Amino acid sequence: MIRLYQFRISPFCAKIRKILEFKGLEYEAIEVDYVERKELAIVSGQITVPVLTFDDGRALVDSERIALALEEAYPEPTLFPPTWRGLHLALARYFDTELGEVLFRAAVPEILAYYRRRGPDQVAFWRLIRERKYGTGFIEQMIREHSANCSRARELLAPLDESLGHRPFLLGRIGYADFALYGQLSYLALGSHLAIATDLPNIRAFFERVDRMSSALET
Ligand SMILES: N[C@@H](CCC(=O)N[C@@H](CS)C(=O)NCC(=O)O)C(=O)O
Repeated sequence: MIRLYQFRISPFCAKIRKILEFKGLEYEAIEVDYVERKELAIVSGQITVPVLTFDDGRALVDSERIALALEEAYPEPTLFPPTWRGLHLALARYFDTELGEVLFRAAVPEILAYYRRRGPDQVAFWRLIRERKYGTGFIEQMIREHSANCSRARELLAPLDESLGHRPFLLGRIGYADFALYGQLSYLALGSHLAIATDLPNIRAFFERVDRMSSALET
């Protein structure tokens, strides 16, 4: 049995869930409590997600390493259409870092609301971790700058929207970069819809296409 330790709203976890579904692999998703991570630390020796574990006790950390290991163990259907591997990896690394950072900033109010609903300990711990990384007052600053953050996100998404107007997936056939983009976009879908993508119809259609994909494969 494959187990995925996740925060449900993590973009890196969303990427791995979709890849597991794409490859038709059964897995158990274990939702890690944001505050209490003892089991995660025991199985993986660290406290970030995603982590994938196997029955033989192996634990994989980091979404790219997990994706590459899954590709090696279960090559079909492939994440890397022939000759396109390099571009898929390069694009996905950009999505996971620069693009992800910008989308995260735009999503801060929704993420804050999500942790508030889960309780005061969750939101306090989330705030602590984020402010340790970005500095005191970061959350309030992101709320104040929300509209500018959404504009910046739209700016980075616009060329992808243009490209996705010509083909269903970024490089023609579906591949690793599509799952990475889907994962990062999932931050923006924390409300019930892709809030900032109203004027990016192809991004929205792409997100819904990948979102529906596993059920489409079953029919
Ligand atoms: N490069 C890693 C990044 C993983 C990552 O940043 N995970 C976040 C969740 S989105 C995490 O666990 N952060 C720890 C925390 O928020 O305390 C990957 O691709 O898996």
